Amino acid sequence: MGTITRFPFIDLSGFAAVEPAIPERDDCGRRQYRTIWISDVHLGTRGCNAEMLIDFLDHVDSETIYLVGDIIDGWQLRKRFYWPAAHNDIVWRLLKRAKRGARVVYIPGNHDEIFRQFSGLNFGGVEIKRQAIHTTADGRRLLVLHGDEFDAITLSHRWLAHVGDAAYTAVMALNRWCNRYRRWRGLPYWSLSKHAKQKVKNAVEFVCGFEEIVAREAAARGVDGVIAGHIHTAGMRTIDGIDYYNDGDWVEGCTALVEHGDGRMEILHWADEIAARERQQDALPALAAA
Ligand SMILES: [Mn+2]
Repeated sequence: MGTITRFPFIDLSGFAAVEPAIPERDDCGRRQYRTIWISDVHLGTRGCNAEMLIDFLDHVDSETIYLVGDIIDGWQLRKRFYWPAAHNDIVWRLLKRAKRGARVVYIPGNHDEIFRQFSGLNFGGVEIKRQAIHTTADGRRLLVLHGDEFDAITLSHRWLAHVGDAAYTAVMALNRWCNRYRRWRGLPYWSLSKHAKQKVKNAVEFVCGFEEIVAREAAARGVDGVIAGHIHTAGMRTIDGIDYYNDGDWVEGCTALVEHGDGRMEILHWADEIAARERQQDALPALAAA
């Protein structure tokens, strides 16, 4: 395994010598998880909720952390360079974690696809992989991928959905002609459109769903479940016997997926966690005064 110590604008060998702009907090007793998954951070854009992610990283710890793609937004950076200190602080914290012995696996997404060429390499203690298989504490094998690999399918199916719509309109017309004929022959009304509508609607809904497509891929690969990012929608559900998880994002939802020591999975909504903590802190002086 090769080791890279410098990537375009981040000097990985020198990072340890510098201190983050926002000092690291470890006085709060970090919550321990077996595994943490985060994705779609979009560092290098104004949309990234960097302070919230810093707060998250300072309050949790894990044996393994997966960075499930779109961590750095290379597309936006190429257009306009935007890299505030807080964004550097996140890279610093992730590298620090690796240095302290946590396993850090980075699966680049489409916005940071530039890193995909380094798949199989390790830089600064961070393993770069195209996809990974994670085994949970309760023995389930989960495929970890960003999810943009299904864009071609979901996009063509969006087109297919339009075809489905056109087909439905055609079926409606056919239904009218069909029943005109049946009436002429003295036959009772039979709704072709009702049957077709149900079939087409189900089919279109099935193929259009990112979650279903990802779950189907997992089933084809013979694993028990799949963990993805990309669609900025956190979620966990079972689809045809496959455990589907999405860790969400740090642009809109500010969510992470975590695995507890026993293999139980949970989605953390960090904005809610901060709000709850602040409510608690507000209540403390009142308690002391009482
Ligand atoms: Mn993406």
